[in-house]
Amino acid sequence: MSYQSLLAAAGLGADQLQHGVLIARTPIDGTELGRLEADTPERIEAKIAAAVAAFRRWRLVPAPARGELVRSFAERVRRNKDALGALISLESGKILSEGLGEVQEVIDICDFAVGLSRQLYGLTIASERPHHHMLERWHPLGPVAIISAFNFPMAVWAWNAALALVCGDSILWKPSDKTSLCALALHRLLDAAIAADPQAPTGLSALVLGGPSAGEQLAAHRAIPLVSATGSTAMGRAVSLATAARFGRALLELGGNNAAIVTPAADLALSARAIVFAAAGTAGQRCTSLRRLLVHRTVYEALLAPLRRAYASLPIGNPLSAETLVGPLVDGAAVERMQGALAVARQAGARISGGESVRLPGLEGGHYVRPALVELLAPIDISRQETFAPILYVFPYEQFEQAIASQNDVSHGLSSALFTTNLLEAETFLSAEGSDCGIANINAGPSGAEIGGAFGGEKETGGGRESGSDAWKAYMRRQTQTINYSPHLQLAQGVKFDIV
Ligand code: UN1
Repeated sequence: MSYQSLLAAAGLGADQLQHGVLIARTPIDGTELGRLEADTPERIEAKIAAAVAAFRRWRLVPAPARGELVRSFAERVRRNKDALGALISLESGKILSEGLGEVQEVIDICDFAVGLSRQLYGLTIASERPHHHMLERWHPLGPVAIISAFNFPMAVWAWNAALALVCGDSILWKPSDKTSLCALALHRLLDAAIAADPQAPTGLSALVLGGPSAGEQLAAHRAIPLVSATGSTAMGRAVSLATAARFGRALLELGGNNAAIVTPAADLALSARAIVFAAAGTAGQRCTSLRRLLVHRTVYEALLAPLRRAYASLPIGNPLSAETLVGPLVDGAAVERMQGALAVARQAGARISGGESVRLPGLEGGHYVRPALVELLAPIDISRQETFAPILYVFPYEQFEQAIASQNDVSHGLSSALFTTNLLEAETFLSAEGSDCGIANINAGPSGAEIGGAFGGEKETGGGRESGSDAWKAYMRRQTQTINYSPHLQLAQGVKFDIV
């Protein structure tokens, strides 16, 4: 299928993609896919004003009725799953199976949110005063800005959007300028669902296209009580400072430098499969990608031999072809950063397998690399940094405690994994003295989380939690209520204040 027909299948006709400063390209071969207008500051201001007005009405719609809107949106996504999955592959470069998996993640979080729309539970609290009762209730918060990254151009927005909508908030979406088309195609389905829902006000959801200044405008705006941002630590720091300066909230899901530990009690065949997917899958461009591997000295060669073989034979190519497992990096700058990191590691004496740029006939304008295994004796500065590329640093270890300490010895704290069949090791890893990350897995790689759990991490990962569990609470405001059903005024803590 031609690129034009893939775009058309996702609802993006060529005639709508002809003007503007935002140039959409496919990393498959660098072909220009279209041009889009960036929103001016005035236009963004108008969208925020519309979101404020829409919020005032939407907060009064009963939550289960708000869930109906999310259900209707998800039905449209289901009907368009194949086209949306292919669009993700085309614009972000991830392989088709992962593109389809990402659309499934959109559907899954919508299902979750629909169920949630009949919950949003508060508390009743025992009051110390006679004839009083206390409650804790959750109310809609306001317009929520969602800033999303190129590597999950649909799912991460959906984690936020589906929850925010059932929570009674309006939403504004600033996608990465590398994946504007994915945002446009998905948002149109929400627009259609809103138009078909008599209770949903116009302006309930807006797409804000542009570069970093558009995100800055949203982050600084007093009408937006919550800014949920996914991307680099540098971007998250800027959002955090801008929201803090006005006492707004930031929900941050930033980088990761995720590790896995393989102990002598591990199933090595299972470990190897999980490691290759986590490190080389999505061409190493997930925030949950595996970047560091700590292997017990006694099983080091037994694990590394099959890993080196697997790395050497990974099918690299067009992400739309069924046989490809590793697609391109997002752009040339990503390749340069990868080569820079490998050069530093080489200088430090690393043994490197793979890592070279790959030229593919007919796809010369693409940015293909062979995933790299970088074997070192101990961590170095560059292995403590997140390079958003398929580089897996591998270290031998002697003591389990030392491996956990080494895993935790980075500035990020997103995801982690332990491969073992030893219960004592597994429980230690999951305990307070184990992994310091937001996500900790046993016999499963660090990437590919399901939507049911809270997603996010500690330290420079930003501390936010999105997606499942009780992450919805971030999108609402909590109110503690006290009701006196007696004719007497009674003060808490026994305080007396009698007036004559
Ligand atoms: C991201 O890389 O920004 O756990 C999100 C995962 C996916 C989400 C990743 N469900 O790998």
